[in-house]
Amino acid sequence: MAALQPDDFRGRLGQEGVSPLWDVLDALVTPRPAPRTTPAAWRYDTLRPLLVEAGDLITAREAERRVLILQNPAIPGQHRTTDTLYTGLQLVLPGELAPAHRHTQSALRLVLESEGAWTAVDGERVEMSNFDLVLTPNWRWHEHGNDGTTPAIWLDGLDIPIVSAFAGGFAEHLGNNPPPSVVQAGDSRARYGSALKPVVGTTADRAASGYPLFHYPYVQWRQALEDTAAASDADPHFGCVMEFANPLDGASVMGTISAFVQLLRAGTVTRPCRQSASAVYVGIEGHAVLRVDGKRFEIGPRDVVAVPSWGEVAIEAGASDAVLFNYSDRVCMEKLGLWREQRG
Ligand code: 1HN
Repeated sequence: MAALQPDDFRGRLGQEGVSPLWDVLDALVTPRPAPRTTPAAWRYDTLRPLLVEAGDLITAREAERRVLILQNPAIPGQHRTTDTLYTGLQLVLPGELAPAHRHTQSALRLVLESEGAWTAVDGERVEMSNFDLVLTPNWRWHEHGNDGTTPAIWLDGLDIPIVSAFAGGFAEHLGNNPPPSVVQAGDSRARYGSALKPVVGTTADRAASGYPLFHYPYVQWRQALEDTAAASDADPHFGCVMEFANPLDGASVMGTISAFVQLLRAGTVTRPCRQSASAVYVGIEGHAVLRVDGKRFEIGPRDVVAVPSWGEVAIEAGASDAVLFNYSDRVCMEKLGLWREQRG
């Protein structure tokens, strides 16, 4: 009888649709996160002209969404910015409409340039001004338009890779059906945007979802950040950091995505910190250097930096105060028992 050849054994296993765990156990169960993505950065000054060029090639209606995807260089063609987060830059030209649809992916928009663009969520319009945060939570109808005279550009942050991991994607397009109910602009903010919530009757009934507030204007969050920073000592790892909260329960802005703003006084150097949540940082104000696992990225207004899970982050603010936005999968990891932090 011929001696058993290990290769022969593996071959026979493969034919039966099985494989030996002992070959791959170390790769499957790692002592710490092993992201497939790498720290990476995108400059707004480089991307903006390409996006404007795309404006000559295709209309918002033809494209449905005219977006350039920020693809992590470690996994080209994978349409993701970190292992779990998608980022894109979207252009809507004056007079254009990006038609209504809805899907199970949750999205946030950080407005980068807009004078007169708007998003409607379930038929309620909000004006988009620079550095506003606008949400389109899971399964809410949303469309975008631009009634101004200049191009509107914003950053889209979505949980697409998370939804893909669950194969949980569903989507619908309005097509020729009537538009979703039309709600007066400002309605959600009146009901939920002032730390009040409606108690009874039709005011209370119009909590359209568990995420009733979908517009966090720059003028409001920037003032809150400034006042809080003035009233507190800077944290050695984060300076002053605040989370955008759902007014119903104080939890994250959406079920899969957490969003934060951070103020670092001029010249601040933070202590290094690792978090298991992956994150996408966007510059709002001032200039800073983000060191991620020893790689150095300069970040100014509208620039983007991807931080994979467990990347060691230290931030150096420049000669003026630096304000940074970031969104992450932190809330999702917390729910799944995957959240860890290591402060250096
Ligand atoms: C989406 O619905 C928008 O509504 C933008 O603006 C980007 C990327 C993938 C899937 C859906 C939008 C998107 C998207």
